[in-house]
Amino acid sequence: MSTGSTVTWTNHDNFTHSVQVQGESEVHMMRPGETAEVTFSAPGTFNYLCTLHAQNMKGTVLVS
Ligand SMILES: [Cu+2]
Repeated sequence: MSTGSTVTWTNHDNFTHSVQVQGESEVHMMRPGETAEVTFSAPGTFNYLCTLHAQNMKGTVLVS
């Protein structure tokens, strides 16, 4: 995706999940049905995870 884009995560599960981008302090909590948005204003490779299930809920956003 291109710099300045916004990624929206949607929690389709029956449990609370979260999104935290590596290097940022903010944790976006999502109860069932809720969304979290993060705007990426600089290029780079950004890892993110669910702070509640960090073992197996993680991913990467590539910004160019
Ligand atoms: Cu989770």
